[in-house]
Amino acid sequence: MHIDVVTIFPDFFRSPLQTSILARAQQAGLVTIQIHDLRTFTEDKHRVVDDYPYGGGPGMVMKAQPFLAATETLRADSADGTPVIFFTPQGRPLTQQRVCEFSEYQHLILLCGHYEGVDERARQAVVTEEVSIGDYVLTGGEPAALVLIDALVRLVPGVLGNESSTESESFAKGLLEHPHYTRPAELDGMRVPEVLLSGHHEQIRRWRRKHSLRRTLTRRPELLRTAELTEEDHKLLAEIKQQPQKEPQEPTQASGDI
Ligand code: 4H7
Repeated sequence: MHIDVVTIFPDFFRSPLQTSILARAQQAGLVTIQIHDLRTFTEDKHRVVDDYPYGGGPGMVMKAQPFLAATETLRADSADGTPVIFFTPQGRPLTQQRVCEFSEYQHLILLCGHYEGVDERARQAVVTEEVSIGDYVLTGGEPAALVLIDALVRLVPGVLGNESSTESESFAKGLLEHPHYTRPAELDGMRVPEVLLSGHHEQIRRWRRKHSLRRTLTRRPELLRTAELTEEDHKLLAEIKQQPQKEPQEPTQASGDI
């Protein structure tokens, strides 16, 4: 997989891309990530990337020309369907499903906007997908690009040592994860649930599934509507609903009916 990022702040990406799994994936040659300075695609002496908004008003607007030049260059030896992704609060919400779809492409181009936004003609001419990473406001598209890169890279085959962990996790199955514990078995009087120390694999599996369901019911009940639930899951949910809440520290969101 090859990812091109176009930004006015290349430095923003240095440390995150040189850390942990993202660094290892690149060293292993499983993914190549190239950060491009938008200014290198300007055609004027002063390398200007922004200008005043037509119609007046506060703030600046990013010029279309550098984005047009950047995408033309970066698409030059690429397949025709290469997504050109622009991050904006107006975009389609990013989900794990959408990340999976993007991970099927050999090449992705990510464009980061700033100031009041980008000249609409750049969006019309070169952007194929507008993406939002959530309903909040950022100063620029860079954190959003990093979020997508991180979510994508971990899906590239070979990047995570344990391939099965990707699918057994949270959103892949449509449920939240069960609680995790490691040594010691007792810490300041807080015990690890006995079943996890028992070595009974079937009981452990059932405990984890039940607590995964419990967390989902408590925190994100709407996820249960679309999760693939087995007959056992429905039994476990019935048990959970009869038992008193064992996790009083959890958010007290209404656990709506599924
Ligand atoms: C492009 C267009 C993405 C980039 C507009 C980007 C949130 C997200 C930005 C803007 C982003 C997200 C201009 C929107 C200034 C906010 C006050 C950069 N914010 N801006 N406005 N949710 N900001 O994915």
